[in-house]
Amino acid sequence: MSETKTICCYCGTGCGVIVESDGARVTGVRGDPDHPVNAGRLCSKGANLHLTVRADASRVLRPELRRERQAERRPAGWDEALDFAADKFAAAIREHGPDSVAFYVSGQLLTEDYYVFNKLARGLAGTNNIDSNSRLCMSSAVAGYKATLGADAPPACYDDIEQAGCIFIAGANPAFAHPILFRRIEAAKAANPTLKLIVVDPRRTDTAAGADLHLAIRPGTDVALFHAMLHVLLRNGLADRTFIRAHTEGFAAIEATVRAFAPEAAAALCGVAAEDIERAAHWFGRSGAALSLYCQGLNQSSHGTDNNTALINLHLATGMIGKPGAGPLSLTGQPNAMGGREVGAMATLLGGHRDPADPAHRAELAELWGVPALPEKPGRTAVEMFEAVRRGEIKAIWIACTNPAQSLPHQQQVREALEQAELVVVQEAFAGTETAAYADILLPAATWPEKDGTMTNSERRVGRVGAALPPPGAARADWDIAADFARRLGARLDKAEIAERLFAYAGPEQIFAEHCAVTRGRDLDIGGLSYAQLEEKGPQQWPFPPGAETGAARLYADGEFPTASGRAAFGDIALRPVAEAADARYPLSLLTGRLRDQWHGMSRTGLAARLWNHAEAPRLEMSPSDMQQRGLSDGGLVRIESRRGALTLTVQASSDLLPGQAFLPMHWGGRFLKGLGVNALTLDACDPQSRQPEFKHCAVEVEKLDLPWRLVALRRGDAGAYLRRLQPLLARFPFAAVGLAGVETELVVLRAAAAEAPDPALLAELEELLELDDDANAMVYLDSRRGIAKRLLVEDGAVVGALLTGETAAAEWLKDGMARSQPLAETRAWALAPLAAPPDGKSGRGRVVCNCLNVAEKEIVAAIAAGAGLAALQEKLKCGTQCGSCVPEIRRMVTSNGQQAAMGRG
Ligand SMILES: Nc1nc2c(c(=O)[nH]1)N[C@H]1C(S)=C(S)[C@@H](COP(=O)(O)OP(=O)(O)OC[C@H]3O[C@@H](n4cnc5c(=O)[nH]c(N)nc54)[C@H](O)[C@@H]3O)O[C@H]1N2
Ligand SMILES: Nc1nc2c(c(=O)[nH]1)N[C@H]1C(S)=C(S)[C@@H](COP(=O)(O)OP(=O)(O)OC[C@H]3O[C@@H](n4cnc5c(=O)[nH]c(N)nc54)[C@H](O)[C@@H]3O)O[C@H]1N2
Ligand code: SF4
Ligand SMILES: [Mo]
Repeated sequence: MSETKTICCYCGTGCGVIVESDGARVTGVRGDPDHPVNAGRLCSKGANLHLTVRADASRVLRPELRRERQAERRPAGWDEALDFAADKFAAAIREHGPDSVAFYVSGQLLTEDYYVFNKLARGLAGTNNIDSNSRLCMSSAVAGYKATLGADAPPACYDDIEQAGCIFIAGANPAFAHPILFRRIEAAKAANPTLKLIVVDPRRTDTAAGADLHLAIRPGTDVALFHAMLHVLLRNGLADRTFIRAHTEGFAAIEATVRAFAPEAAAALCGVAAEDIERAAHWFGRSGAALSLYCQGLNQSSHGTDNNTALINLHLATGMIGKPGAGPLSLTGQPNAMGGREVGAMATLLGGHRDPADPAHRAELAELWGVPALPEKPGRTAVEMFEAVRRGEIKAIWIACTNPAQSLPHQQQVREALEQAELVVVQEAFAGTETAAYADILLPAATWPEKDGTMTNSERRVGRVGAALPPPGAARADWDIAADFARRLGARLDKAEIAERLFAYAGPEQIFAEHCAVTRGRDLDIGGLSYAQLEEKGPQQWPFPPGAETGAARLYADGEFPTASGRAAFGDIALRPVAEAADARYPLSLLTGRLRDQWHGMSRTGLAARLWNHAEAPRLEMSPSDMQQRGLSDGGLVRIESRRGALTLTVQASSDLLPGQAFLPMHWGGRFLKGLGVNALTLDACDPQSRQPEFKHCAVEVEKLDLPWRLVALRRGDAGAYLRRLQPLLARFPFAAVGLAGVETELVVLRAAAAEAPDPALLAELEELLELDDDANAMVYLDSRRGIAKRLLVEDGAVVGALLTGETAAAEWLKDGMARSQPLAETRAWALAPLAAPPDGKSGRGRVVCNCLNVAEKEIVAAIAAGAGLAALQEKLKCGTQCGSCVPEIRRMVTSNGQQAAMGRG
């Protein structure tokens, strides 16, 4: 048995994790008690990390290659795959110039991986065409910081949560997306009852439900709200005029602009009460220390930079920056989005917070790398990059650690680009992603917990990522693959010697040292860091220059900013609408965002059945009144359509949404739901400065679908393997979704619908794929008059497989029974009878709210109805007593039940 200290590979909170392994397998994970971020805690995703570590067919285990587009990929050796890639890249560069190739990388790479890719693109291939999925995520935050504070550096830190008098959360749902930070916010509130929590979000999320004030603004109207708050601050003498005079510039213009933003005027634009805006500004201004936390609700907008700037204006006007408890702290999404920004692996950035448009900066980096010059022509940003591929301008694209055929907006065009490209290389850890389907070369990457390197979290904290296991199969570390390819490419570009020198790394430590050297003398100087010291002293915040004893918890305490004048700049922001407003044809505004227990395209979280139990299947949420208007009911099937595409899925009423809005989780791609996934609908309009796309809003219409024929297939056993077998079948039904369920026993669940019974051959194929066709052990009930068929497979006295067609009302009950290995006797009577619904009074357990202790919504609701509050629930059912991720939801269930009871009494 051994233990390895590392960092969680999910969100930018950056929790410390201890991985327990026996050398071949990970046997468990626990929070690192010594880590300054999480002090031993993990959220529901982090706590289940061990369930996602596999060395089986769920991983890409060896390189695969096809030399012709029409051919099937077949297994290849590393030499063959990388030589072929280098031939193709070199040919494109020779024939069409260096900008005919591109690299699309990821905020989930380690800093060392990122560094090598950047050097490969700019230092060797000679193109600035390197961008990262952070373009979809943090680029508006980067642009906002640079425009106002002069550098891309979050000035505050997590310890400010405990010291703030007001926490202002705008466009973020940390209860789901940064849960351990939310635990810290809950604890801070419990310790300090005067701490005010304000949440700005069109939806009533679990984060919003726990706030002292929830401003449910109309999507896209944050700037009007922030301007109105500034108006109130100025009018009431809550601005810090001394700070403004001494440390800022550009105040007069914004002061004049916000005069027009009286709370009443903004209230009409934002759709919230003027008093609430007034109250928010007073709490913020009188708090002593206001801390803003913000994320994609601000960033993923066609005016995302403006959103960021208008929020930072509030901090500059009140001097709430650079002091304990105060500051604009942009939450980073991915675990190492910050590392990518440091090494400059984005089209618009250069290493060490340099600017690729600045000739002096390019010359500095060229000298550090020992190359004659760096390319001058601006590189393409993510959306533009795929556009250029689609137009045939970029011939060869290298995609590492991101899944653009799921996560980029306007999927139809992304797919066209991937089809059109002459060469697509995909460097992936997990098998079967939407993007891998387009790969000419698929390269197996090592992933957490097999990787060794560093990552930087939201509060500028650099920490060591340690490897607990060797990579499975032929998988290799991302930096190692990139460096190997670089040497082969160099040989083909008559730069063999340069390439050998540039990429002569023996391991990640050497790369890190080089990265540190590149930051010397820059605002983020980490010249004083090394692996040895990070291991000895734990993770450190930057800047950490040579000779430093500790890093900087906060920036700008002296009021000096890294701008030309040394002053921070107010942004004079004009209002701009969302790119695609709802209209008569598409009257609903679609919001997208995260689920608590899933991560992005679910290549990792989708492997652990218990991470499905909180939200088992793709659901579109709509306001009850919009549903009523369209004659929709809970669980019914709908078609949702935008100008770009459509999806079929089930709908669910949600009182968290205002009329006119709909919500879809971002996670569902074409592997789990028929079609091109949620981003079939979204639009690719981008912020003109940050080039970040507007994922959060697009206009849609929803209509009722009549697909009365239903199918549910359930199978125990190697659920992951069955899942992979079923995925190709999704396209064959008008509606189909597949997923996992269960806790100790894992099940695969396929749900499908059609207008009428499909070709019997399709059902026979399904039976075969799920190995339900063993007649000797099957129980079959047929009612052909009503079109109902049940087929159950029995092993060792328990149902292990089921195919229900025509009538599926008992599916949830059956599924829970199968997951619990319910004795056959209870199922048999139903299975062999003309019963459509489950036997008397039985039903499924419903959604699981507490993942750790496996407590379902229905069980909690029943206990609340019997009078239990949060403490009693924790005592009796034990829900919410382990990782705490479900506590906001349970607290909310208790409150809303209390309100209902009160209404009943009234
Ligand atoms: N469970 C989980 N956690 C994650 C991730 C994950 O996939 N799963 N991904 C990580 C990553 S990469 C990221 S970037 C972060 C994202 O973290 P967050 O940004 O906190 O999460 P989202 O759900 O994308 O969006 C936040 C909220 O923005 C709101 N919103 C939409 N439009 C507007 C608007 O116009 N104004 C305002 N004020 N709010 C609006 C949405 O209703 C939503 O509740 O999460 C990270 N953490
Ligand atoms: N509609 C909508 N779309 C969105 C968003 C939204 O809010 N709404 N959010 C956007 C945001 S903020 C983000 S960050 C993106 C995320 O979008 P993606 O980057 O596409 O998300 P992931 O699914 O995390 O993709 C990472 C891929 O890398 C693989 N992988 C894991 N570890 C490793 C490794 O170590 N090496 C390699 N080579 N591969 C590895 C995983 O299996 C996975 O396929 O989605 C964006 N898309
Ligand atoms: S909050 Fe959860 S997902 Fe984020 S780093 Fe911590 S354990 Fe991982
Ligand atoms: Mo993100």
